[in-house]
Amino acid sequence: QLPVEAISTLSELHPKPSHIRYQYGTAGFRTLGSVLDSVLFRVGIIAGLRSKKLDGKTIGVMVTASHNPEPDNGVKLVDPRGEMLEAAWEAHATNLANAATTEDFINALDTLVRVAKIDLSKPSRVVYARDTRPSGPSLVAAFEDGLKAIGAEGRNAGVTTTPILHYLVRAINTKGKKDEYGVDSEEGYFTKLSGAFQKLVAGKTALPPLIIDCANGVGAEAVQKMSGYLGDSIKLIPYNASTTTPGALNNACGADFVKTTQKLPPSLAGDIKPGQRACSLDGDADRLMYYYLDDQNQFHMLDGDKISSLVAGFIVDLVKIAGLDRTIRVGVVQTAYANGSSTKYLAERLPVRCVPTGVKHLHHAAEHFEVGVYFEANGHGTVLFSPETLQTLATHEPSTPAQSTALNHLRNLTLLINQTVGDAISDLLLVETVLAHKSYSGAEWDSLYVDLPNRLVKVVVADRHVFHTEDAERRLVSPKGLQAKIDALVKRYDGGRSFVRPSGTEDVVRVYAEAMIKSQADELAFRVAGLVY
Ligand code: 16G
Ligand code: ZN
Repeated sequence: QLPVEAISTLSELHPKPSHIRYQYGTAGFRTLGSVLDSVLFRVGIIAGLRSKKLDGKTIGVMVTASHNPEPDNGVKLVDPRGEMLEAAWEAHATNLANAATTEDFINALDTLVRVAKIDLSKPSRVVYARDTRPSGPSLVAAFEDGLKAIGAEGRNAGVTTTPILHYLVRAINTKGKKDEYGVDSEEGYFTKLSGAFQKLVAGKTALPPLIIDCANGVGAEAVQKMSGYLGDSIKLIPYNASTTTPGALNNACGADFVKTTQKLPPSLAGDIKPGQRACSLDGDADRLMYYYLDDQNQFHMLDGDKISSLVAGFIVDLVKIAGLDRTIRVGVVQTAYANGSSTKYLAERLPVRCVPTGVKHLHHAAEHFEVGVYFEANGHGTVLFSPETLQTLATHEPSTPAQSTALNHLRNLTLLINQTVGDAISDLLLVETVLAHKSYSGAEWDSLYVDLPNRLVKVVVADRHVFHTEDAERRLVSPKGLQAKIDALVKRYDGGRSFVRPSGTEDVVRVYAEAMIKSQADELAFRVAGLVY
């Protein structure tokens, strides 16, 4: 039986604004922090029910709006292995968030319990965290009311990064089991990653200090803590670490700023020297962008595709040296936004798959390889090792010293990499590992392939829902006839490629184009946008 009394008393304290329609999208619920109170309360109850449904396994809840402006906030649920919430429950969440009154809400809960066959007598456990946004504390309080209403046991992980919350969920649910992921605390996370990193770079080319633009977000605190665990293996220098300055979060800094403007954050200018590399995190530290200045002080960006190419190449080599290339197939997953040059570079070396935008699509596709490397061009990504591969790595008997060394490196990589979700801090240690092994500078890494000039534009349209895509968002099926016009246009550009897709996070349609020369990429993007408008 649902605790109707407790739910309705507390629900009255968190009424739904009548004019808003919420949607659990690719990034969970996300909008202005000031209109999310009722959503957070209800998510508390939904998380409790999800845990009961999964026999009391711990569910994660992260309160963040990532790279979005400071007044925004959001919330998303994390399933027991640290992965994104199952799709069917995204729809349940949307439905419950939009119930107009307390009575409607309770009725909808009743239906869900019946339809999803939830045994209410099961225990429910939820671990939750938030980023540094000013709206965070009151939203967490509303969420805690939801936990109280459904009688769920909550564990507050405080202010931390999205990937650390995902790590905690997996660590809690695997505690004491054969596949134990790590100690279920922040300290457990820092110890696990830093230990693996120190082993991986021991005896390699010394790494120069690394400037990290923390987007004035929660990553700043995590980078500072991680520094304390790294010994003298690498010095991390946090920039944009003002987590309490109003308006500073993601403002003219951070991974999304760098990717969209293709510029150095102004706050780093002057402090990064020619030849030096640096990187930017986003507001919840799950995206990473690298860059460097060349000898002429020119800015060069090393995005998710460059990270993917660097990392996949390194792992393929290690697997080969370890003598495991017949058992372990390394593959890469990208989206349509991947630069055409990266796809070409990778496809010459290993299997590459293209999937629709959004972490869950990449993650699931990557699970089909023994080792699946996935990155979005925007810098979100990680590497997944299948359970069989972990087993192989643990038990394989090397027959030469070279095989033994490579095998040990692979084992340490499985510990260094946060396999639950993209993790900027884990990823940057991974990048630094590869650079140390290869003795690469930023410029040498950059020269793996030359990016095709590209342009992304957004178009405001009357109704973005009339745009439907196929072939991993690379082609439009509707509006009718539009794709043929795009094809005809693209054909006129040397190295031209363009696609149109409705955004999953904003009320716009996005147009991407690339071509051999920058002016042509720009022109193609604007002409395609003209067709869409
Ligand atoms: C969300 C996605 C991100 C994707 C972006 C695209 C997750 C956790 N995040 O932020 O992967 O790149 O949406 O946004 O899935 P768009 O649909 O507005 O282009
Ligand atoms: Zn993020």
